Amino acid sequence: MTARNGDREPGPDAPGYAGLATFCGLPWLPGTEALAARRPDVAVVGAPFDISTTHRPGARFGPRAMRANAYNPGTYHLDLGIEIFDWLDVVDAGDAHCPHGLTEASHRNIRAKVARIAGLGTIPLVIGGDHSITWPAATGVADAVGWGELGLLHFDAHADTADVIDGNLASHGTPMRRLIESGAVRGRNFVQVGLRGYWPPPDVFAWMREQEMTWHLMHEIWERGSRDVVVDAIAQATDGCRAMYLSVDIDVLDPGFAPGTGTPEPGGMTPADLLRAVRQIALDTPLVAADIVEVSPPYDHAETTVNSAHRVAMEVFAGLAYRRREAAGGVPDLPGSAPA
Ligand SMILES: [Mn+2]
Repeated sequence: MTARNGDREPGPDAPGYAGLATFCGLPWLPGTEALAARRPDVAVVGAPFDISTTHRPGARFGPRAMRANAYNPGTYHLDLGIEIFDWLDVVDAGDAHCPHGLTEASHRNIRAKVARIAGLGTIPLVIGGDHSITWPAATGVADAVGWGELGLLHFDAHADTADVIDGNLASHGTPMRRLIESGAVRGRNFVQVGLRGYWPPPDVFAWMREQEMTWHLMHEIWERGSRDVVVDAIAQATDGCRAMYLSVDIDVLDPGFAPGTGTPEPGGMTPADLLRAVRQIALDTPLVAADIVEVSPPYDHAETTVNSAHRVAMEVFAGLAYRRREAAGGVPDLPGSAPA
């Protein structure tokens, strides 16, 4: 909105290039007490940590880039016909402190901040950071909702289920292994979408099968189409499970759409398919947390990666907002329609 004195008030409908760079121009609320007093529906949390990458670094700059360089596209979701922030209170809760070179301290701080937010009944939306941050972030959510209660929907080119890489248990290629073997997340409600390429080897898939994990290769999406695969993934992840965590590695997108990432793998999803998948998950699963990781701005071109990552968050917000309106008896405005 425009104030009477001509100053532009901050907010998600203000231009993103002006003023302080909070996520979507949303209120900046980093303090625990302020969050506890407000109890927003969703709190965005930055996890600027990237020393666990096996290849290109730079994801530590992801949170700031998603706040500062994605353009604010407006606040009205055309397909769902909803003014998103009329139905959903979202704040930017700042970053977990990630001291350079200190994996354990960084992960401990991420877990603690995410657990505090989830413990309020607020949905943490974590912006990374390399994918190692999903280990502490999902563990923090499990701390709040109960260990072993959490299912996980995971979009990625890579399974990230290696036991150890170059001696590193906290590599960005190992977090999903840690989450299952610790008991924080259920293997049988752990579903992966978009895997492709040349890693990991079959012994890792054998371990995944032992954990009752489910995977949908990119080849299956190519054969069946994204829509049907996502319907199956949601059914498998939610079967008998009352709390869902969504983890989106931006490298699930084809590097032509998302070059700004640490381990780009050709042959990936399109943004059109990924954004609809994320919307469907926000609409149809008991979502209690999400993360968007592996955005490495130094390798980005034309901010395509940053904008796609930002829109993943917008689809989470829109799906959650739609459910709230639906529960209140509201219906889509033009040009929206009820999702199938
Ligand atoms: Mn990953």
